[in-house]
Amino acid sequence: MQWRALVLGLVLLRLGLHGVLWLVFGLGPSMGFYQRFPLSFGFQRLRSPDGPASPASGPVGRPGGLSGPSWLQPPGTGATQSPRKVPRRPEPGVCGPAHWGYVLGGRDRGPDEYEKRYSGAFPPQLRAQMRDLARGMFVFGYDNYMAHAFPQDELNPIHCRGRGPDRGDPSNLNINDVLGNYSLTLVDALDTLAVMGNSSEFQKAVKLVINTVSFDKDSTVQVFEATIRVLGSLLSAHRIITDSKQPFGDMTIKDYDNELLYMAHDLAVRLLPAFENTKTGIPYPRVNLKTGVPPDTNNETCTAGAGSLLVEFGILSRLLGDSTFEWVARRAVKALWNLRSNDTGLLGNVVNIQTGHWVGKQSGLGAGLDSFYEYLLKSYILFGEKEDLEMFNAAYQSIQNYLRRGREACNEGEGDPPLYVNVNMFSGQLMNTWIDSLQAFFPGLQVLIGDVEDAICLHAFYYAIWKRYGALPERYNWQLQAPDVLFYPLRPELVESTYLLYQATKNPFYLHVGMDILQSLEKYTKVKCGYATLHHVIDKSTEDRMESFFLSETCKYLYLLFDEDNPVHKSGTRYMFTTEGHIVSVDEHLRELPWKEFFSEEGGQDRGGKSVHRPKPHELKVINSSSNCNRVPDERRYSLPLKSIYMRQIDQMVGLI
Ligand code: DMJ
Repeated sequence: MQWRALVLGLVLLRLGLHGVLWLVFGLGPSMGFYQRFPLSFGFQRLRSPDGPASPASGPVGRPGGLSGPSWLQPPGTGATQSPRKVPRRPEPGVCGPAHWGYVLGGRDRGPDEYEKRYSGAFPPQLRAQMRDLARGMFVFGYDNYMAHAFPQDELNPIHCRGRGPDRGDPSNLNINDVLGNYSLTLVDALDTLAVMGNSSEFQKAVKLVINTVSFDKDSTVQVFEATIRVLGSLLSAHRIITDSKQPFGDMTIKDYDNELLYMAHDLAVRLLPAFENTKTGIPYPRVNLKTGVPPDTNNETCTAGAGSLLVEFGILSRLLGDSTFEWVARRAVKALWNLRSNDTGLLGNVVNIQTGHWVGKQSGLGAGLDSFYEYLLKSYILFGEKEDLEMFNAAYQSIQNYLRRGREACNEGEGDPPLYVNVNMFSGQLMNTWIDSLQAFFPGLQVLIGDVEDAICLHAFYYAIWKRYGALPERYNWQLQAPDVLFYPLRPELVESTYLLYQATKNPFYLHVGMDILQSLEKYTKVKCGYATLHHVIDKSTEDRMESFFLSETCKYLYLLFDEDNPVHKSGTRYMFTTEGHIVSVDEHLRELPWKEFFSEEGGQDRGGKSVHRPKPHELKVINSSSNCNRVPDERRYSLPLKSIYMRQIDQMVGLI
């Protein structure tokens, strides 16, 4: 049975990886790292140990390809399971024979349908067509939001109405955590307008935000959501407006007086009560924008919610010269970090902010933890603080040691392909057999650190699930080979990883993946006035909700995937994406600690315990952020252990070396 499941699993993985390898060997993309493998690899034909493969896409729950029995075993307990040291580099000429041979071609068969579909190049006209389709998708969603929903937070795309906070039911956190009665979708979409080069709409939208959006609202929102969707977008748009190079066209605003930056400051100040009266320094999950932390609030927060604020808070602090925001966000990260298990180095997913007790002991890559890891690395990229990198590297190693199952290398050796599972943070024991769709961001993060090979495998796994349903179910049970939670709210994570893998490999396979995703979104989620959440990935029924991240992330990454000449890829400016997909330029100004000059007897303390003056709003000093650096000072250079063969791709992508 085990062999049978293995073979069936590999056949589906063929969907994700066959194309990558075939295309590289067949077409020889300029920097594809598989060029290091011998050509014969792509044409090996090996015998299946257990008969022919099943069709790649079968009915849900039927054996059809994605199971992995040995993923049930803890790392190191079987012949195919061992904790992985990272990152590792493929040896020239070593190309794991058996499984990939089978994955590539099946048994003694000629090119199959999959080969035909993916072995062609991706012609420039088709790329342009897909870019226009992605732009059209954004425009349809955005225009309908503006026509039917603005100034409310979200668009109900089926009934062509707006949606705001659910005042009637404060416990409806799915809505109230995110919707603050502050025109969320418009704010979240700002930099996508710029990235798509639509200067007139960007300028109009910025003015609308300045003139109509207020945070003086009786809304209780989640600190994390307000930070990544609103604060992050305001900061990103502010930087685009004040960029002296204007790479996206003229995105300047006449008489702009840093209004977006001050709005960001206003919002952040309203979020600050979350960081007060907490014994650990880990913030409360929710605040009321007018009145602070609600009296009946709970003391439990997820790790990602509390520990993924540093990028936005850090940028704000460094632009304003006020250490407060970065200080509280960093204190939260460190408090969480200090609560990690001594044995495994892992963190759980829910913690009590007063006692520091782990309420949720599940450690995984998805919900509750995802952006915590992401922001350790991205904070380092932006601010160059070594401690962020050290934390990230240690976390990444623990993830490899305890979460990763399957064979050690993606493309060699025996055993099931790699998968990252959910385990108990203290014991490393498997806690369940599902993965969630948020986890699909992880290959993108792996690309950023140069672990491209592992990223390719993990991405392929998620793509295989997408292929089966035309969407990613919120949770997929890899043991039952069926979704555990069936909805798909237009999430961006798989597109994000696809985009970053394309930037790293330039392999047209990822353009095919993007086209596939675009087409399924058009087919299953397009409704009268926008794009709707899939309620059920099998029967394709929809829900009347279009979350703001569809415009800020999903459409943006799809567009960028096909827009080869976009300034994000081309200009000397170096961009990084926040966890909400907002672009921020990696700028030497962000690596300075401007509040050093504010040190004085009055005010709070800086990280070293020195006193620091907290400027009042009227004293705020806006740091000139208009010049982007072309060179990061030597001592601040990105110094991750990047694999040299990937450096150029990664350099092109984030421009950090
Ligand atoms: C977005 O708000 C962000 O990408 C966040 O990091 C995770 N959740 C959603 C998208 O799924």
